Amino acid sequence: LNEIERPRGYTVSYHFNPEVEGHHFGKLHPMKPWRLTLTKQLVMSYGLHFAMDNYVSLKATKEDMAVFHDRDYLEFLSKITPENITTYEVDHERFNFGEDCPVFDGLWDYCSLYSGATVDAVRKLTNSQSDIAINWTGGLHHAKKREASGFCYVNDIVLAIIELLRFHPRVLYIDIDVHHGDGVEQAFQSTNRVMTVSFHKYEPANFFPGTGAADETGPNNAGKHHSLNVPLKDGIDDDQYIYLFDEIIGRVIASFRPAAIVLQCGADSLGGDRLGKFNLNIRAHGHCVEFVKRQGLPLLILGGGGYTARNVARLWCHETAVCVGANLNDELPQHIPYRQRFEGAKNGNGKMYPVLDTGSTRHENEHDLDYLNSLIKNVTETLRYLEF
Ligand code: VJV
Ligand code: CA
Ligand code: ZN
Repeated sequence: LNEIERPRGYTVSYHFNPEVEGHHFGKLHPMKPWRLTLTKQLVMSYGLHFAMDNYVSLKATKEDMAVFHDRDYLEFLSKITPENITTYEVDHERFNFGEDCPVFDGLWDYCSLYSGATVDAVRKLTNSQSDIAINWTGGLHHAKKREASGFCYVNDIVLAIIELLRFHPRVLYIDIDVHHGDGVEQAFQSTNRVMTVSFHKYEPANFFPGTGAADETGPNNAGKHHSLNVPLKDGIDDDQYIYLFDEIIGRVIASFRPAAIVLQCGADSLGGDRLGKFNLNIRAHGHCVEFVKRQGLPLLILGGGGYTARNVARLWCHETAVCVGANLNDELPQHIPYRQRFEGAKNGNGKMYPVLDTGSTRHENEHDLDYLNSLIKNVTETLRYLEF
């Protein structure tokens, strides 16, 4: 087809550097960069790479990261190794390194790689070469200006939003990871040009990071009413989540009128996740991507959490398909590298679950319609302050 006959679809770009997969947080640490290889393999087994522009992303530089992070934090991050760690005990503590955020071999490389993919992705959006840019290796929403937190060292999302703000008056950030997107919320708490919305499990004493209550809507300055939080309990199901997401995000977009959207797609909100407590299936999670895509705004799609690797790969492969507008065959392709790694998910007949089914509803559902409606009402009331 020539230019004129070709139906105007979305240009999707996929940003990945296979060097990330060689990095390990430690044998027993829940964060496994290897899940990213599994994702890429599945994407290619379905042939989705033929429908996208594929880029081997460059590493981010210290300069790229310094638009948000403190210099002395970046100096430490770039020089610390498992060998010299005892020399820097004070900084190690001060910058919040430890069990959640260990120092491992190649840490700086790892941070440069996932941040670099986000920086490349956002540049494709700002120069209009892509409508949707995807980086499943990014989305590390807990990192602070001068502090590592919750498996995150460099906040690639903040770097992306800062870049988008050079071209767009207002940017909407949506976070469907099971954890609160505290680092992004905090970074933009004093501006009315970024609205952050996080859906997460909220149980202050028992679930990380403990912030993100419904009444946490921003400090008393320009950023007031520009942080929205949707605190959830255990076991939320597909229909409830879709209802909440559409009602809330629909209202947010109508009131805030963003010019670009960043969507953090943490896969730990799926049922069967090692750390998460929800019962979502891939369909509902992917629905969020579809809903946001339909807004027709420049869209940056990022990964995040996700601790049951086979489900992470299924989810992010499906969401890649949603972005390019393809439907996946229900059966996983016969010839996928690591096919046996998907075989943990079998139903009662010893058959593998279809690609969109994680096969898990293990948490008791603690939500009722009154609770969901109270969350929507809360958001609606906050958004009324934006009308002028
Ligand atoms: O709950 C916490 C903090 C503690 C102190 C540190 N210990 C290890 C755990 C409890 C209070 N941290 C959370 C951090 C979750 C980060 C989520 C990141 C994202 O998905 O939002 C975005 C990428 C937490 N939950 C579970 C663990 N940490 C955990 C850490 C380990 C571990 C087992 C569980 C670290 C090392 C090892 N096992 C060997
Ligand atoms: Ca979240
Ligand atoms: Zn998470």
